[in-house]
Amino acid sequence: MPKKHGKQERGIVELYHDDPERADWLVFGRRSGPDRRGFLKGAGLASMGAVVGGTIPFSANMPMGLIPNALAETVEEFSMDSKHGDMVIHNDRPVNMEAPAHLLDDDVTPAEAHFVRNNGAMPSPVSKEDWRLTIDGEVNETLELSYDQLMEDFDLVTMRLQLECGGNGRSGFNPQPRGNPWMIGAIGNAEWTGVRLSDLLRRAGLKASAVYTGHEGYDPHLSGDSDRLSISRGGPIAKMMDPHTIIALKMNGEDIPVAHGFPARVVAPGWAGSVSQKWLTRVQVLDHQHTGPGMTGLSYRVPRHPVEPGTDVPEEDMEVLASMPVKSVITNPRAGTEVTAGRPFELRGQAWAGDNWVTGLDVSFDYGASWHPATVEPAPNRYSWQRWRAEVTLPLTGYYELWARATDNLGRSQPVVVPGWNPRGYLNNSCHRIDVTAV
Ligand SMILES: Nc1nc2c(c(=O)[nH]1)N[C@H]1C(S)=C(S)[C@@H](COP(=O)(O)O)O[C@H]1N2
Ligand SMILES: [Mo]
Repeated sequence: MPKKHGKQERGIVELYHDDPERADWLVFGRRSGPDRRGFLKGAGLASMGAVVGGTIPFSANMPMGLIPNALAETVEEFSMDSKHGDMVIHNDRPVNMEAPAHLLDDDVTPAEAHFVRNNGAMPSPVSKEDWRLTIDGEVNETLELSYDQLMEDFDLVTMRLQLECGGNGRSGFNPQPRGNPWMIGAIGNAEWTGVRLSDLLRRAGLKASAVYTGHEGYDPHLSGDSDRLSISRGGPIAKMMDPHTIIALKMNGEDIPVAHGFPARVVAPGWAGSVSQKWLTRVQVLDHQHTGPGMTGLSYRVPRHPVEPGTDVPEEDMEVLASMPVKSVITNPRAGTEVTAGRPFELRGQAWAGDNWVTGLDVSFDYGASWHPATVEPAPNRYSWQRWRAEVTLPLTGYYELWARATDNLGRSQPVVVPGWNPRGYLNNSCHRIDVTAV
């Protein structure tokens, strides 16, 4: 079947159209308000200057929320050649796309079907020769390592690791939080090869004061301001010392594609994907929880206690995301297809559970009135997703929904309805449902 490009749903132009002041703020840090009078000053002015390629003599006259023409006309160059034509594109600047469920049928997710989540611009790749990784901060010795040193001086490990965006499933929340309206496909389970971050931290020597990491990458901020990081998250030392948290140097046996962090990235499986810094240049060891972009405010945080949908939650009541919850996807049959009534067919998919693992999965074709156990295969290594299968026979012709509900080793199951609303729409692990017609 010929590949066609996925549908483009949102981009910078649309963002300016829908909410110009927020767009201004996101891209340039320009805020409205009596004290700022909407003027571009300082860093914001410098960054807009960088985007348009010069100073802006009449910047004081520039209306708030006016998309600079220079920005409106540049669509981020990202070739879809390396991506499957069925990928669903949420945004072009930054690039954000997810896999429809049927593309997640492989045990090892091919790069072409792995979602892409960028907060900044797609960088021009730094060569393996020029690339360096710095490990510094609360360590006895600062390390500066080349790609070859990582490949040669440390144990290489290869594992299938689930990487899921914290906002996967966001589109199910009501009211709809802002951010990419991910459905089910901001999850991938590629085979990653790399070195354990714990080995690097041991080589550098952790000081007793070490409690958290802060990660940096070389992807430019959307504004073009080289002093601003697109995102910089990290994690508690215990998670970073887990032998499954790696600095990946290969994806599915090949160089990591540019979109996924060439030449090296963190993979901290089972936690919100934002911990897994792409285009990695630095791991700073800190004596406090990291405060980089994406660590504070409402980003990658959820309320400590359940809140009513739509609540304005004060920052101090928010806590940083940790493990992702138990979840599953139906990868076959494909939603919207026909099956034969009275004849068995294979319902199958993948299931995962953050830091935990999946011990059971049940399926239903009568809206949850009855559930039937599927077989769940063991993971080839911890933190890989797990294959599940069930044989299903639909009794009569007509419209059906097929539901899947996974349970983890702690006995926690996916909810049938959308779980706790939160301001930015994280952790929606409600059951995946697909529709089929029996003929
Ligand atoms: N440098 C950098 N690393 C990053 C990001 C980014 O924007 N820049 N996005 C993060 C987020 S939010 C997620 S979910 C994962 C997505 O990884 P992928 O694009 O390879 O699927 O990368 C993380 N690492
Ligand atoms: Mo993410």
